[in-house]
This record gives sequence, structure tokens and C-alpha cells, in this order.
Amino acid sequence: MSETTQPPQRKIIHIDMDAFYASVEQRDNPDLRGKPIVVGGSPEGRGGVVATASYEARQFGVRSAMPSKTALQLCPGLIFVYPRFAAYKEVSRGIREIFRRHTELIEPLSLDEAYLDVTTDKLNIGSAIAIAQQIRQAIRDELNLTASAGVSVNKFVAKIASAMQKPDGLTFIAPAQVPGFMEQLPVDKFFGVGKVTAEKMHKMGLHTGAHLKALTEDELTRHFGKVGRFYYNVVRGIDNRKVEPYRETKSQGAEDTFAHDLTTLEEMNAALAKIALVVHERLQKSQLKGRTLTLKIKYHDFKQITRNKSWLAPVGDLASITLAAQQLLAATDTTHKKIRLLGITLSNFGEAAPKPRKGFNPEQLELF
Ligand code: TTP
Ligand code: MG
Repeated sequence: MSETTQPPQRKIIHIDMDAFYASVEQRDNPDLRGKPIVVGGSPEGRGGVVATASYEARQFGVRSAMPSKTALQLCPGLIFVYPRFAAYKEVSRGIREIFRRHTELIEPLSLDEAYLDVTTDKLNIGSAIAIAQQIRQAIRDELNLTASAGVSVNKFVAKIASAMQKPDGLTFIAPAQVPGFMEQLPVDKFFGVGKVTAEKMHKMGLHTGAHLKALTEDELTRHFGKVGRFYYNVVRGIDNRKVEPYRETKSQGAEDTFAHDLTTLEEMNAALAKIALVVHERLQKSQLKGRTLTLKIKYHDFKQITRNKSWLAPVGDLASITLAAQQLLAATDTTHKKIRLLGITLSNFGEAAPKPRKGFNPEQLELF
């Protein structure tokens, strides 16, 4: 690749709602505003952990994932609120709609958090800082909530930046600042998860990005495995992970092209039973059930037809899938035409929940 084909420097925004569940509760119930509240857990302090705390409660040291009992000890007047997930999902849809005004390159990490790539933006605003401000303003005006934003050249820096001036803040780390920013970063912050890794680093005398930068790529991979290479790059401000939009699974299926064309109904039914097994397994993995089954038939002359069956309630069990496919097949002309391919697809899933991808786990990353 010649130097002139270098892609432009990316503009990445990370947006994260402030005290998300708690803020939604305070928005919807004026009695809770300005007060220390938590969502989740139990007021008797008998059990359970809190999901999140309002910023008023955080002043007492109350935090996410803290046992209710501890939270109550820190803040005796603490108000416990039962979660309303439907309301949080609704807000989540709302913020995504706002993001979509500027880009389709949106990667949600959870209900309240997403990366946006605005290297090019729909409204030609050009400035990632201006876009982030407009998004924050729209969230305030239209949803009556606040969000914090981090703006920089890659995902890693943008995510850390968004937490730096919470709540209701925007932090921009300019390209020229990125190397210095990474060098001063404490390793624990740096690696988000990995308490164990952070401890290991501390024991090795590694406390900041600068310490990591002093190690060679070989040394880093020797001590930390494959992810060492990620560390090597990211500490130099290099994080080429793309913003990958979450795409909802619209259909799930499998098909088989046969070595010899099938001529008898018996063979065809046996082939469908095998394909149904694969489809069933895939549906189970993605935890989906479909209301429509489509059978695809390709004949030896390459002509292709499809037949559908729909149910009122979603279907995902092997027997129903196999039977429906075989019934659809039986209703076609199977006596005069040889078949070279059969396929089964399930679709019409309704609303599928996005896979939880909360947090940053470098162990699971595709490394450059
Ligand atoms: P976060 O964005 O981590 O936290 P937050 O939005 O409450 O606060 P802030 O970003 O201002 O620091 O998580 C978003 C929501 O996810 C949070 O409101 C509740 C839920 N959550 C849990 O249920 N358990 C947890 O351990 C965490 C961290 C979050
Ligand atoms: Mg948040």
C-alpha cells in the first residue's frame, strides 16, 4: 500500500449515559430528584446488590454491584427503587435514534453506551466535538437525561475519555495528545477488566502506560499472552478496532447441495431432517424462535422455488421445524424433478435482545 492510500484519521465518539437507571427513575418520579437513590437491591439490606446509584448516593460512596447492606450503612437515608427495564429499553431506543441522525456506524455496548464513528457524518458537521455536543443536547432536550462523551481517534481513548468528566461532561483527546495520554494512564484504568492482570503488572513494577511502553512486543506477549500485542499497540495510541454496528439477526438457516441429485421423497425427507438439525442448533445458539419457515428447493436444472409456512407463535423445536419443512416439500411436485439443493430458513423472530457486550475485554478481541 502506498502512503497516499492511508485512510484518514478516524473520529470516534463514545457516549455513556449518566447514572443511567437511576437518572431515568429520577426523571419519571419527581419525588426522587436530588435524593440519594439506588436501583435494584433491597431496602432491608437483606440481600442483592445495587445496579446503580444516583450521583447523590455516590457522594456517600455507594456504587454499582455493592451489596444493599453496605450501601445502606454508607447512606442510611438511601432510597431503593425497583428496576423498570422496559423504561430503560425505551430510552436506549431513543438515544440510538439520536445517534442515527449523524451516522449509521453505531456500536452499542449496552443499553446506555455506544461507540460512534463520525469520520464522515450524515449532516456534514465535520467536527466530532460539535457532533458530540449536539447529541448530548438532543438527549437533554428530547429525553430529559444527561450523557457524557469522549471524543478521540480510537475506541480505547474515546471510552476512557467519556468517563473523565462525568456526569454531563465532554472530553476531547486531540490526536497530538494521545501518546502522552496513554503514557500517564495508570495500568488499572488502562485495562478496564483484568484485576488480576493489573496486580500482576504492579508486581512487575508496571504502573503506567509509560512503563508498558518501555517493554518490547515480545516481552509483552511473553508475560501477558496474545493480548500483549494489543497492549503494545494501544499504548502507542494505535487501536484499529472498527466501530462495528450491531446487526439484528433477521433469519437463521442452513442448506445442503447434494453430491447426487435426489430422486425419491424418502431421500429428500432424510436430507431435510439433517438440515433441520443444523438449523435447530443455530437457533438454540442464538436463542431465537421464528414465526416463518421457508423451504428452498433447487432442481437439477438450477430452477429454484421457495415455499413458506407461518405460525402464530414463534417456533424453535426440532420436531416442528422438520415436520413443517417435510410438509412443504410434500406439497410440491417431487415425482418429476430431481433435486440438487434443499434449504430451511427460519425468520420473523420479532424483537431479539442484543447480545450483552458490556465492558471491555481485550481477551476477546480480534487482535489486529
Ligand atoms: P454504567 O454506564 O456502568 O453506569 P451508570 O450509567 O449507572 O453510571 P455512570 O455511567 O454515570 O458512571 O452502567 C449502565 C447501567 O447498567 C446502570 O445504570 C445499571 C446497569 N448496571 C448494572 O446493572 N450492574 C452493574 O454492575 C453496572 C456497572 C451497571
Ligand atoms: Mg452510564
